[in-house]
Amino acid sequence: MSAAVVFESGLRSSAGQLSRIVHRFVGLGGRRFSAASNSYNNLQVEVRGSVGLVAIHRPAALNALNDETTMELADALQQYDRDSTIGAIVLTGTDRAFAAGADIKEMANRSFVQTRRRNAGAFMDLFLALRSPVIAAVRGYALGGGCELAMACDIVYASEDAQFGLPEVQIGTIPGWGGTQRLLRAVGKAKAMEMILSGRRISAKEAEEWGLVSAIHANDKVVAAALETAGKIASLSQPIVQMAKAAVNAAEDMSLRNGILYERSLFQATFATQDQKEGMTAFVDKRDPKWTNA
Ligand code: CO8
Repeated sequence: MSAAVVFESGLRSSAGQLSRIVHRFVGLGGRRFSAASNSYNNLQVEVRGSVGLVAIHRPAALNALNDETTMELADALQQYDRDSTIGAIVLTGTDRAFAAGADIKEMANRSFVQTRRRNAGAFMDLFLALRSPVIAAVRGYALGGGCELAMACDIVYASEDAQFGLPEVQIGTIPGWGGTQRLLRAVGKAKAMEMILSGRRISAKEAEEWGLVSAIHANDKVVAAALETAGKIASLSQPIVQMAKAAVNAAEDMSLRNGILYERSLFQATFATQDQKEGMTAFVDKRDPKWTNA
């Protein structure tokens, strides 16, 4: 099987998986949404050039992620991921909060069986299947599920007043959207244990020093900075960027040897694209490349 075929079959299975995940969530609420018509109750979405901007907007509850919000998020992210005119996505919240976690009031009285049957944690599987790069622009609180949501994104920018934490133990539960796994990978065992076992929140500065966020910006500039980076990424070849993202993400699941072999297959697969020919020819000709996403 050629490298290009390996990559393409990977893309197809990701797309199928994503579609099934989102179908399940959208089906839960029995509602249909339209990113284009901005028909969400708890999100504000818009397209800026080649970038999809998704803002969680439930400020009265500090953007707590109730079922409706996660369904809407799944739908909006999937729609932008499928849109061939969108090359990157920015995910943000409101001024005071990216998201203060899953909605405690909604889940407080659910039984074990109800919680298990709903399996709301599967929402986060969506991020394993998204091909477009997603940049989180975090202002204010990113706690519990909000912190987990940010960590599921590919790049995290934080405002100066951002706070990150996994305080679930303080309300009698533990992280359920991948926090124990992703925080460990982001900051190492000692720091992850301290945060998860005590519920301690960390500042944007600590988060940057620990490698959880890639840059800090002023509160009123962080979304613009994320949009700028997303715009640069979206101006490149989509299949090439997606292959780069897939190669980096593979490192989380693969041995070094298998990861290197996977990267090599994807590298070789880029030579099956017109954009690789265009990019290298443009370099040799000393001109800007014209990407066709082909
Ligand atoms: N859920 C529901 N409502 C919330 C949440 C939340 N996570 N966070 C804040 N709110 C609501 C408050 O209840 C309040 O509403 P109201 O005015 O109606 O009482 C409003 O938002 C404003 O909040 P505060 O008055 O508390 O504002 P403060 O500035 O005093 O405090 C804090 C801000 C520190 C962010 C505080 O609100 C807080 O501690 N929030 C909870 C943080 C938390 O524990 N998050 C983890 C939740 S559990 C989780 O995320 C698990 C994820 C995995 C789930 C997978 C399956 C679903």
